Amino acid sequence: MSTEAPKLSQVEKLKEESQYLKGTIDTELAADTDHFGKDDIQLLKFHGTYQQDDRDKRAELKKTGGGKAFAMMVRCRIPGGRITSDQMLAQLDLCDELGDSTLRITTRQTLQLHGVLKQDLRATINRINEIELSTLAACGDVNRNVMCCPAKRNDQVHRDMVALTDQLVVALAPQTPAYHELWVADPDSGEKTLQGGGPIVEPLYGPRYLPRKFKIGIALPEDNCIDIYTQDLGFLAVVRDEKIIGYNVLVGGSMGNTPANKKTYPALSKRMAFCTPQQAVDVAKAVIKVQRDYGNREDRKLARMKYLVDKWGVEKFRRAVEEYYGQPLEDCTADDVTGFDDHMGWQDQGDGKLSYGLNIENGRLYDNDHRQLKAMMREICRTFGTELRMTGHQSIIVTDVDPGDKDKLIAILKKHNARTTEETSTVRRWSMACVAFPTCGLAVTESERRLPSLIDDLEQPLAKLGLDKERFTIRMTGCPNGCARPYNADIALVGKAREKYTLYVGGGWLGNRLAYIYKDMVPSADLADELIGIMSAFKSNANEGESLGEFCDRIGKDDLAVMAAAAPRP
Ligand code: SRM
Ligand code: SF4
Repeated sequence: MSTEAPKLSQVEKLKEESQYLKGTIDTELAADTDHFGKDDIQLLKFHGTYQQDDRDKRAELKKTGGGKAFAMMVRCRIPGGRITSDQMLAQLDLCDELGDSTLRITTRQTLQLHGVLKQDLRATINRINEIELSTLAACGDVNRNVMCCPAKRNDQVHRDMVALTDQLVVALAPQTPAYHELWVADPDSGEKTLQGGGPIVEPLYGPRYLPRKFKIGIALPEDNCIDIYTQDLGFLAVVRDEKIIGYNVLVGGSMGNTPANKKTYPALSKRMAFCTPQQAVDVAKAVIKVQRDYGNREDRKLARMKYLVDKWGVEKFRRAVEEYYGQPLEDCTADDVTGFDDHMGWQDQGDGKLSYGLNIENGRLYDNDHRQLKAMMREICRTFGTELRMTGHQSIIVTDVDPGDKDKLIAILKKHNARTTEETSTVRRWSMACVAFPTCGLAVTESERRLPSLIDDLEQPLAKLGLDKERFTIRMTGCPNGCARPYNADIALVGKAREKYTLYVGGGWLGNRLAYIYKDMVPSADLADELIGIMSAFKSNANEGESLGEFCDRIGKDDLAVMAAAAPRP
């Protein structure tokens, strides 16, 4: 296969000339300024950090003629969301000492600090490395945090999935020494690992890295809690006799789109081929190489791998993967997703210990007069000292709890006014929102700060309708980029303009069907009423056993609108 030389986008040139992501970050770090220049901002993403500004302060600063209240977001890479209690304690200290005093669990099972000042960036990333976490490749045009079912189970299947996660992380990590040089090495030691004209590095990625971000997830058919159909590359375990005999490999999922650009769209991944556990890492490398060599480097809006998979069709894409891999792959088995366990509440690990899944609303750990979630987390870590696992729904699992300590854990939750699983309504438990305002530079409206009150407004009507135990996903984002994976949810609220949302319905908690646009530009103030109308229509018209998403998908937009208007309000 051959291609003509593409007309590279600006970011491509920047990456190529960056000396493997070094750029002028070191000079800028030393400069007495409160923000980085635009080229280094792009490179800093690969190092796990984004330059942002407090958007709540923009108007006020404009009035006083000032600039922006700049600060950095710092994202860790935490494969499969596994973290020790000590690492969590250190992250909590960091958010208090150098961040905005909150810690954010993300939709990809990792942690983010917000509000880190430029002058504290090196110390922050350095301290993260000291606790044996990393921010390298948490963002940027590389393979990002690998998602894996976070359930702790004493069985070979879960152990094998964790092992594959770790193998992928090692095999696909960027090799550039710039990261170590900038953030980890002692600046006074004179230790320099990347001199001009140094050895060629990045055997997998090359000097331009990938055309765009790249995401991998590993799931079980009965437990698609990492949303495999939204990943660029998904490994769906094929289990026989309690052993993983291989994986169905899915390619080309991703949520991001720009409504004004009709060439962009959210897409679910396609089933490509089957591989054995021994083949998985090399198959992942082959997929990455195909995207590296044939992905779009001219237009970043069309650079995600889904566009290549769709342009070629999955068969041609598979042949290219097989060519890079070096031999043909078998066809997928019939195994597909059948369930989704959010792992909340008590679960038996099978080794005499229990896990407790704790819903953290929109992933934000904070302390205020109502709830003290940071203090709660600290006490859990100090009391139990066990491994924690972040879920793909922005929540956290406390593992390895002795059955005799159940009450002790619940008492810590209650002491700090956290909701236990029993106290969390089903609708809240299955909802999530992206960050959006005030830190996200791309937000057009509220998300994390809007969803909780919307859920408050839904709880009573749902109970009156007898739907308080009904499981469906509500996902909100502050713009169409889709960071809370809205487009395959039962209900999605996607920010379209200030205080206005596009309302999607018809996806599902299984994650294997795309939602459709039900109404556009719905005012924030009307959201609760719109949703109650849909749920009333569902209550009155759904078939036995039909889920909300299935119902909306079957009925279609027009009939749903008629039914929702006619349905009695609770
Ligand atoms: Fe995201 C960009 C936050 C998961 C699709 N995302 C951003 C940025 C960095 C805004 C920016 O570029 O300036 C947001 C920072 C906000 C802030 O203040 O923290 C941001 N994305 C997040 C997080 C923190 C949302 C959350 O509430 O947890 C998630 C971090 C995950 C992680 O730990 O790595 C997050 N983003 C996702 C997901 C979900 C996923 O990966 O499972 C998606 C949809 C899947 C996908 O990739 O398509 C997602 N984020 C995007 C996009 C659209 C990408 C595209 O191909 O069109 C952007 C914008 C971009 O890349 O240009 C974006
Ligand atoms: Fe920001 Fe949009 Fe992502 Fe929300 S979906 S965090 S508003 S980029």
